[in-house]
Amino acid sequence: MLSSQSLSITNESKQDAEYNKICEEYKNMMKTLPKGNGWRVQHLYNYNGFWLDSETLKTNMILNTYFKTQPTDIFLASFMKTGTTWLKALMFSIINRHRYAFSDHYLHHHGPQSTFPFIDSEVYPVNDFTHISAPRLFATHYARDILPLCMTSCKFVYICRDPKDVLISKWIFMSKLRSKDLTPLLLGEAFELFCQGVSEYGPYWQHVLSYWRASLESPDKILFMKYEDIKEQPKVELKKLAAFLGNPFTLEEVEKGVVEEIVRLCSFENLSKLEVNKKGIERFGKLVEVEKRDFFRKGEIGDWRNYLSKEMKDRIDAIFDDKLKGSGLVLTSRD
Ligand code: PAP
Repeated sequence: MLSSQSLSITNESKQDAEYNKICEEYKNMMKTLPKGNGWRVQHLYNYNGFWLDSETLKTNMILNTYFKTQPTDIFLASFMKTGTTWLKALMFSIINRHRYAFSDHYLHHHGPQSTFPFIDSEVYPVNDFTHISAPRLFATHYARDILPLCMTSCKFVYICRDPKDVLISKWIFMSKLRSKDLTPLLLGEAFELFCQGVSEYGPYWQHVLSYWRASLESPDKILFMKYEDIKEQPKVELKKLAAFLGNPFTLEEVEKGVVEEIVRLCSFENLSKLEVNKKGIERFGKLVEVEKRDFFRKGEIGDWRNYLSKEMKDRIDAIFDDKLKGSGLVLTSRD
């Protein structure tokens, strides 16, 4: 009979053998995948229709095998630079509104990044996250079509944004992280790559559509939000979000101004001036380090006007109108 110690050793070696198999599959697959130009690193790989760098591709395979969901888990999904930081702060503040006073809140001392885990930079052995109480919140940039299967039965909040603002925000952010061994990525090059869909986690239109279609099929499971809507009518959007998270605001809370408190606490103006968001570094996996202040740039609608020509604007709008045609979704601003 096996002792509990030898049982756990047997389990560990089984896990390691499984992990070695994933590494082998990953190495073989990388040789066959189409390659494109990366924004941060040299190459992206087209994995089931989506462009990923080698690290996030490997993590996707690891999560597929090792990540264990709970039925009450809620995921925040987003393409890069569409409002992840903002939504992290909002979701966390809504769920934990009875836990922290607004005058001395968790967010005053910790950045939105640390409110809940971003799973795309997990490495083996994957955290089991069993220490987090339900409902556990997680964030991911993976498109719906390449999510680890176990996640697709959980609830999702998805946030999207005008592609022109996403392009500019992403180009500026990635330029800061870009490997010093590479030549700088010019805006014209980033624009061409974005229009071809070659951009980490992209094509952006395919990313949005993957969640949009799923939200039409299962509106109770996926809440589809727009950055611009939250900017323009924050209280309406927050009430929707709270109800979806299973924590609707009571009439008493509304009358006491709790919704306004959360809007104010999580606003760009408030978060970007907090010391905790101005200094220090956020680590993603083993390789990526981001200055915390780089998550807060302008936080505006329409900053693309300071960067894109009329021709560039028209081309992006035409591409997205075409790709989203018939879906019922419009992402591009008209003016
Ligand atoms: P990520 O993909 O690296 O997680 P993400 O948080 O999705 O980035 O997007 C960053 C954008 O949201 C930045 O936009 P900008 O470059 O056009 O300025 C950032 O400024 C903006 N942002 C961050 N926090 C907030 C907030 N509280 N309210 C509104 N916008 C915000």
